[in-house]
Amino acid sequence: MKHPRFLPAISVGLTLALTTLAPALLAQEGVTVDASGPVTVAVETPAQRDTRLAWWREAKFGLFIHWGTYSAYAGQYKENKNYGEWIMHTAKIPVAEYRAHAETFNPVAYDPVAWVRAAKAAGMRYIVITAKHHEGFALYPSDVTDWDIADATPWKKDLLAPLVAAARAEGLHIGFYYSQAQDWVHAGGAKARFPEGGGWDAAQNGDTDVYLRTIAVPQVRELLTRYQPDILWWDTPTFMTKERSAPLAALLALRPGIITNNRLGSGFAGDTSTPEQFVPVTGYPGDWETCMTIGRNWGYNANDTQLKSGPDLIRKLVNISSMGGNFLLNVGPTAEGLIPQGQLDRLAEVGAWLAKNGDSIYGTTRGPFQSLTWGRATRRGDRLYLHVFNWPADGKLRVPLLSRATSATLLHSPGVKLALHPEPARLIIDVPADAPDPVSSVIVLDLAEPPVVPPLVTRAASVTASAEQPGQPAANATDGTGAKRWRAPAGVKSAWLDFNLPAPALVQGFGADEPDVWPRLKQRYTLAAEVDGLWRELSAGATDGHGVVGRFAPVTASRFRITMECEKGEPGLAEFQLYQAE
Ligand code: H79
Repeated sequence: MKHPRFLPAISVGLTLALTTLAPALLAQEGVTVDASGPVTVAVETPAQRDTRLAWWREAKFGLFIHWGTYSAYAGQYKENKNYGEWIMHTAKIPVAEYRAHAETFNPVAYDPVAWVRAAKAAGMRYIVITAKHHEGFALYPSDVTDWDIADATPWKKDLLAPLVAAARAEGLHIGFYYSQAQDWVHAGGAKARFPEGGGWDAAQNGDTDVYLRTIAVPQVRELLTRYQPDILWWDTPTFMTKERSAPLAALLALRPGIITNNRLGSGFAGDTSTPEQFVPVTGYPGDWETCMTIGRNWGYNANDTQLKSGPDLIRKLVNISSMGGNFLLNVGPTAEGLIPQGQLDRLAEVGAWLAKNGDSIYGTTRGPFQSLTWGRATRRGDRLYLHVFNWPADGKLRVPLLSRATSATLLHSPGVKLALHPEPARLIIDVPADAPDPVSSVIVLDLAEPPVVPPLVTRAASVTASAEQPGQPAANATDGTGAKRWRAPAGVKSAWLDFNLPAPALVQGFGADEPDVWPRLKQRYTLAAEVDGLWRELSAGATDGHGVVGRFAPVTASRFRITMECEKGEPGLAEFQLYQAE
């Protein structure tokens, strides 16, 4: 009998689940194990995890690149010009036709060094590129398919190796997006919203398990062994049961230190949560990363020219950093290999701000405040970086803070001390008349002790719901994190949450996180306070499925109610907070 083999003591953030894997699952993946007993995988300690994630936490800002044969459609199929990387699925293009179109993917202008330098000049510290998106096409020569750069395009040469080399030469980390389940070309790959095993073209019919065994698993092994990526960014766990995810998770042992996201499949948490196309209103506990497009689409679309502004992107980076997250900002290069100029311009704008203000972003952690009317704050130990978006007209910055401050300076004028006026539950800082930066002016505030801020009134509130599902109680909405949600039972279309505060409070705003679910909930909300025995409406409107932050005229009350109405699905909230005046 062979001795049991132990996988190396690396952890991929998935090891707790791995410890209970059946040996057969791993054996199937070529990991030699003794078939007679359970496989043991050493569980990573918190300190080991901190070490593994240290570079990623320091980095804060990364470049996402969506590139594939969809780029060659430039967003257009027949009359419709609104497509992105989902073009094959949304337009239901037949497999043979889609494959033939790859002949037009010929990146003759590809300059990976220029891409990496653009990322670096933007202040980005890592890159994640689509090694294979849902179209199933591999940007590198894969041994297990002819649906790849080598066999299906005129270019024929590996696109990943030169980018990996360029990134490493410039000191950036590099990772791969890999669509492990969805694959619209290979038979048996998942097709979202179609039953397992089928799609819109008979050529797609096939067995999901055979697909995973013959395409996904060997391709992930190719990617890990050939390029040693720093990140594996799984996407969409369609039909991914625990049993199906396990062999892919086990492969990560091939790349000690790798960081993965939470999208592999059921039972595998990964390292990072992944809000897509939004910034969660109150952030998430643990490591998280908002991924976002500059325009509308991830993949290149020639008509997608309404871009987020540079200032908007800078403030998003600040906002994300203030809640302890990372920002993975996307570009969609053309089939020729060019990043559209508008996207390059936005990267340069963010880079110009970061070049001056990087100290307030890189390596910082979540700021202590729940909400600030004038901006955001990041933290480095007992130092706070106050990011002022709305410069105070009266020259006084009001900081809701209980800790003792020792000094405040503008980030760019460290020699000039700003006068501090401590009050019982806040600190007032005298600031110059004019904002030093039109987008976000940074004040460095040093404290004599770790920051403590006045507690949120909603954390101390007792909360009740008009209806709730078992396991998704009202209290989840005030647990201080957006990670768990309150949810009404199936069939309920309108429901409310009542908040009873221990004492009346002067409140002037609120934040409501919606749960990160597909499809997005898109609810209507009405917030009211009980004043003199009557309900007074404070704020009402529609959410976009990503939560809402609102302000209203200050009101003193001890009872508040938010009513949610939801057309698709049941009303729900991940977090609800009331904000007092500063
Ligand atoms: O790669 C990007 C997306 O293509 C991918 N994740 C990011 C990083 C993604 N895969 N699935 N989803 C996102 C969720 C599904 C979104 C959809 Fe749609 C809504 C599919 C159909 C409607 C967006 C809008 C895509 C096509 C139309």
